[in-house]
Amino acid sequence: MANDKRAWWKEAVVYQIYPRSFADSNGDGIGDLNGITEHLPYLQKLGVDVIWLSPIYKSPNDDNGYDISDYRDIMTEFGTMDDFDRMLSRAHKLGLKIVMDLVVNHTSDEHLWFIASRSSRDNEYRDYYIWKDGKDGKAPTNWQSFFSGSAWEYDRTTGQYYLHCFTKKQPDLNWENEKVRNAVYDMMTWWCEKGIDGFRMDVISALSKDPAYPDGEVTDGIYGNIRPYVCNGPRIHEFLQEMNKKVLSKYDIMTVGETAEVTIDEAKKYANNDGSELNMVFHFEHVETDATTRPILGKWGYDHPDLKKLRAILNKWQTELEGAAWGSLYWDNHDQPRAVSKFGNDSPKYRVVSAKMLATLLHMMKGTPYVYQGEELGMTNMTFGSIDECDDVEEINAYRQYVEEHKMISPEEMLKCISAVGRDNARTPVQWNADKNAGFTTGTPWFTVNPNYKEINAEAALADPDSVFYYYQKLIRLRHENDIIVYGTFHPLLEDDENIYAYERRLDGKVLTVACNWADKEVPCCLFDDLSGEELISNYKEHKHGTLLPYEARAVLV
Ligand code: ISL
Ligand code: CA
Repeated sequence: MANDKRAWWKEAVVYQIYPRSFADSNGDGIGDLNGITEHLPYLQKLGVDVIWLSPIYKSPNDDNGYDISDYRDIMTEFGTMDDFDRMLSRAHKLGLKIVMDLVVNHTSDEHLWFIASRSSRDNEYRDYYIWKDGKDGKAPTNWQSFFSGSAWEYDRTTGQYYLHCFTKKQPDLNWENEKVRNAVYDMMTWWCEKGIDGFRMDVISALSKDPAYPDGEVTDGIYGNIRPYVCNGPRIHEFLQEMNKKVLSKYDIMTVGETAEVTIDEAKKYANNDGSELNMVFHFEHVETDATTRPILGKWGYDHPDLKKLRAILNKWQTELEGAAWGSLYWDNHDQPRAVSKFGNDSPKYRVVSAKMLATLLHMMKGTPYVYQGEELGMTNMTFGSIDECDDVEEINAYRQYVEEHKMISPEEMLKCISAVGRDNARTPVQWNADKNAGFTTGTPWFTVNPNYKEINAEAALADPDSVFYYYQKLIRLRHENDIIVYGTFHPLLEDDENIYAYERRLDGKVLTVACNWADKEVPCCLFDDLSGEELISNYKEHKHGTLLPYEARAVLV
């Protein structure tokens, strides 16, 4: 097993739930905890091991729960702590673990800590947040928040600015303050004592800020780049090691850090095999291959990802983490467009086959795979025709800044970008059946249901043995049955091929060969011609000698 110690979280598949859009149990149009509890058997059927819940804590919902006003209470629309306890114990009975989102880079401005902090300069909570004087009548630095606009907000009561990497209703906690750190560790311990199974840590790479607070490089003529001064800062590993000692190491839980700007060298520290920090991290390189086409607008672009770029990135992470740190595998989450639309082909002809191809490519790699709600159904992107149809604060703020204020891009172009990469694509309600509102709610859904729900929904998938759902089910089962999928080493194949993504996994003398056709046409491929092994999975029943059919994927074990 080379360098890998066995661990349950290495063998697990994680399913992410965005509760607001998952299932509504009481007809108010908003997904809730009881809706999740009702659908646990569906997840058990899919075969996943762990559920990661996007935030369910008390929140005024400026950023759909990523702005928390009370870490020890449940969001009113989602239910009560009793509902939570019931969901947790029901999940455990079904053999499903529950991982919570931990959002501790910032709180809501409605958290009691911030209300106290902003009340006066000598309040005992003042130092829980990052307050600075202005510079020449302007903000302390030129930093742009991750969600457009300045990262600083002037607060008249005390005449200083506070830092917010995200919206102005998400003030950053001051991790230099030991009291903040201990308060967070106490809160984490409280949840662990309740019996939860781990944490997904929101923008955890941003906890330690550059103490010099320098201006950032200005690339779009408006604000400076904040990222070099807040991501992977000088004390980040010290903080996480402290968190590990004081909380994480005391429980048999899994941890995954969402680490903006993480490099492979940094990932080797965050997710080191020595277990001193986290189990694994999410990097962004493979989902950002299209962002560079529009440098002026940061993430906003709509080019189809280039296979060569993507392959080089994924292969690099696979080979360089080997033996040093564990990895995570994902295409989709609540911040990303739908994988089949972005990386595959969501036309009626190729949606199913390309969704299965993407699943094969990812689930046969080394690392812990994450499935985002609806991905197992091959749910697709939306088309947004007007900014009024959008909900996401990132999209709305970017539209205001780039279209309305600075007129850098036309409304049509920006809506094209939002429809291609905006976070709202992931946040339309889960399509359960062909009934009204896709069976998500009996009331009025809080957000538009994708009009394609009559064809794409869970009920239809469960009735069709060739559905994307059953393909995911099989991939998950294969991972549980074959150590080579979990622990085998990774070796790239055909690294220069125009259309095929191929690799091998090796363990104890066995070889698993995986090849995926990234194109909507037949392409030559001889990898399987002389291979007389067992086909573990493929999205085609019949193959053609010497070729891969459009979006064909195959995994053969010898
Ligand atoms: O910078 C990124 C990638 O390089 C971003 O994707 C960044 O990591 C992301 O915006 C942070 O996301 C997380 O924190 C946000 C919240 O809105 C997102 O939903 C959450 O996943 C603020 O809490
Ligand atoms: Ca509800």
